[in-house]
Amino acid sequence: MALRFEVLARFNRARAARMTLPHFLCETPLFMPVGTQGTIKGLTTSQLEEIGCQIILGNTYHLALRPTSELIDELGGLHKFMNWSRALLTDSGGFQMVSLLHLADITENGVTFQSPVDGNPMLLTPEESIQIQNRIGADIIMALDDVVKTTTTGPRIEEAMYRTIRWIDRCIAAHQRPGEQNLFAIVQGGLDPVLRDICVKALTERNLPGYAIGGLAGGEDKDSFWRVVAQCTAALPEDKPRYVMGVGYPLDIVVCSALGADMYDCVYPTRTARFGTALVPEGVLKLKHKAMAEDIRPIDPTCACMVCRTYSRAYIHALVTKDAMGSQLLSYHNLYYMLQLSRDLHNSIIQGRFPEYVLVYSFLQFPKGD
Ligand code: PRF
Ligand code: ZN
Repeated sequence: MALRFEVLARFNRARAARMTLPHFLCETPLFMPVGTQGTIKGLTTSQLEEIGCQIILGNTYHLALRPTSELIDELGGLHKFMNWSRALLTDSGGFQMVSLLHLADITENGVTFQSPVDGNPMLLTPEESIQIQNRIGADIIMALDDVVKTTTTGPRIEEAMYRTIRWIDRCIAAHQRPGEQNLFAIVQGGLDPVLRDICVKALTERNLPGYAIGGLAGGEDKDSFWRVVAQCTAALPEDKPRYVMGVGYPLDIVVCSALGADMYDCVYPTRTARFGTALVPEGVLKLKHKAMAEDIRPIDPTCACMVCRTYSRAYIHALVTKDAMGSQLLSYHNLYYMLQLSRDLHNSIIQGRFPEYVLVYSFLQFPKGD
């Protein structure tokens, strides 16, 4: 195993841990910015270090198409290629195909899809996904899973869950670098507690270095979402990291951490930045709004990031639809916000004041108690 996970402190189910990966010593709870083509849109790797990013997420699907995993391997791996010395995680590719290309088709052998490069049919098997991820060289690699939308009902949910279990054994058998890269399994099973339970048990038996909770954040209601997270975190091993995939909004991260989850990733902070929205303790601030045109305050007066120390709302308002710098500055602030939220969660658990932190956090977001 190329991972050490030490829980430093708990508050009920919430935990603060130290996770040692080959390229970085991480502190959890942690948020991973999503970089698709080997970059976080609009930020340099030195800026990502400056804001305290610990792990960047890369997508196997995008990297395999361009620049290709063979080239990345030849050039010495993704760390070297993108000049990032801290940790990396790659997602297996199946979810991206299914969510991006509606043409993807899942069979027992793997995910078939039409190449967006030349339109030719392509097949991603569990073995190939692992081989590609072994070439890319991330600290954490994800198993190929069969993902269905949580809003799907009927036998397809059960089929996907059992297929995910069959595929984990093919992923484990294909993994060539277990001493340097950590393979995480992904719990599926939709919103059905019986299926989730079967899946958690089967995957836990494989004794992997970490576990993810998949298939969520796909349009289900919050209540169902929290129920599944609570059930899975309660059943997963105490001494292994738990990663809720594709989550989420700042409040989701606070709630999932209270439920015992440790890792998160989401495109939301950078995507919403490109639409002119900043994350602030009170919720969101729309920089395109005309009320910003003459507002000389920083985005968030309580934020210590470079953007808030340097620029006014009025300046960013003027840039936001006119120049790429507008969304770059907003992405910087939004990622800083998410990383600071992770640090605040970690520190409040360590210092035994997690409930107070959550209370203040939710009061700022819901001042009227709604
Ligand atoms: N599986 C994989 N990647 C993911 C998810 C999943 O279930 C989600 C949750 N919908 C986000 N990213 N492999
Ligand atoms: Zn800021």
